Amino acid sequence: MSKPVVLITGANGEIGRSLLERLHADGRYEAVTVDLTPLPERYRALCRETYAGNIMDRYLLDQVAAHHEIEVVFHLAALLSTRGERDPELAHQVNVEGTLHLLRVANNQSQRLGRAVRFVFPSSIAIYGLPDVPAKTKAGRVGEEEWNVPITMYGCNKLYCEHLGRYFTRHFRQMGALATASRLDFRAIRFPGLISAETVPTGGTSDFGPEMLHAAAQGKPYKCFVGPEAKIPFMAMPDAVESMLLLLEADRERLTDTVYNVGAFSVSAGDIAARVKQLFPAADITYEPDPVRARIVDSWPEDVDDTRARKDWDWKPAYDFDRAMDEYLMPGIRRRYAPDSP
Ligand code: AKB
Repeated sequence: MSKPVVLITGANGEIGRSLLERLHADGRYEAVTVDLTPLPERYRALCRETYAGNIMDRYLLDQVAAHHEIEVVFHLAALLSTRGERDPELAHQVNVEGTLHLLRVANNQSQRLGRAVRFVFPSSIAIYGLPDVPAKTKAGRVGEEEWNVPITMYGCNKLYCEHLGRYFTRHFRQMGALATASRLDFRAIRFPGLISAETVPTGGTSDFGPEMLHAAAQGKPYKCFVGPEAKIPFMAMPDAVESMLLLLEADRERLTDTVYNVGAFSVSAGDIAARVKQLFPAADITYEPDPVRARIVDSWPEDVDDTRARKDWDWKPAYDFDRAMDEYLMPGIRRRYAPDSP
């Protein structure tokens, strides 16, 4: 009996690599991947099939859907917030047009199968837009419906794609003959800043957290692009992957919405730096705030209210800040940068 197939876009990215390893370890699904860059052999070995290509290539996506009976989509490919501000038009094309192509593929597959393809979508705290630091401090832990006024193209893209996913799930072609045909089952998670022991993100504005840690582990000086007081929610990568799999397997009857906050720990750049210096006493961390990137981080909430996820699908983070540093990041980082590390 062949295993259900999951399609992962952006599989060669931070979340994608961790997700591939977890899916392979769990053994329930077979992964087919699409990414701009070819997967390294270590990850190719975890997949049924890998495709190097662009999610803007409709022909490629249709070919993948024709060759594999896709039951689940993890659509991870995106241009993150800082990269998106350098090329907003490209960010819109990849983040919105690309997502629309994937929604079309998943919806067509749902109609072919006669049942909903589950579509797991990583949204972001970037969809929030607090006007200034006093408002951010006063707002504290924000709920899903609060402050949905993003100030980056990436945040606008993610917020719009949340609505697109809800439309495809509940209203697609509501006027036409297909009104009763199977539609996809879109499920979105608004991720905080993610910190991985294995990889360093590129193109994000929450990157100061992981960048600081990985620089210290390599004995490199780090100039932080936000001030020490800049505070946002963060999460260890294993919790991010766990949250996607929990939401994927959640009973659809329990889901009261298609979009969920998830949180783990809210820390400032100064908090991270202090902890990094405890672990790497020689760490050379200085602050050279980039006004634009600091403004973006200041527009993001200090923390998120994830009550809805805890109630609807039993979300609970396994890693608080201390456990993330002591039990996941430090052991992983030391392995990652050990002299004989592959
Ligand atoms: C970014 O910094 O753009 C992302 C995010 C917070 O979604 N890591």
